Amino acid sequence: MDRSLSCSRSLAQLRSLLHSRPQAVASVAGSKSYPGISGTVRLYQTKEGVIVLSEIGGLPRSDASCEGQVFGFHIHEGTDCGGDMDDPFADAMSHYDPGKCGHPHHAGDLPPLFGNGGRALSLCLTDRFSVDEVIGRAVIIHDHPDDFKTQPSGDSGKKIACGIFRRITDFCL
Ligand SMILES: [Cu+2]
Ligand SMILES: [Zn+2]
Repeated sequence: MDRSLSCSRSLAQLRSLLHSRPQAVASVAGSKSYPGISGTVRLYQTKEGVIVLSEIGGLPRSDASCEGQVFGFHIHEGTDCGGDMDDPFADAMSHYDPGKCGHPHHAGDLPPLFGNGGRALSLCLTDRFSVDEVIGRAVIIHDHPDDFKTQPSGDSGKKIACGIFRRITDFCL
């Protein structure tokens, strides 16, 4: 098949998918120390996997050159954004990992978010879980980059924002 033809077709499919309704959305909010963080993470189920579209604002920013902010980003196994003084989102627990894999092969491991003056936009495809599996689970943003090596969670530091995936139904429209 002509490669350029197949690429343009998949781009058209992606465009129409992003105009359609996602199957689930998490509204993300920052902890008490990061009250300005807010945004959404949308999940679209496709035959090839789940498309994860994240739009987050109010992230910590650095104006120094060569210090652009990078934030670890994962789906965790917990179903609540509660916590305590030490860890405001402790109830989100560890990375979602039904296959008992190591980091960064946990099902819930995602590419980190790149901050741009406090705003991040990310689109990725992952076949490590279905939308149904993560309904009700937490998505977490961390204050450090993920090193994709350190166990069990990539040394990505504190949890600074959290959201819970909710199913989008016709009722919500
Ligand atoms: Cu995490
Ligand atoms: Zn992980």
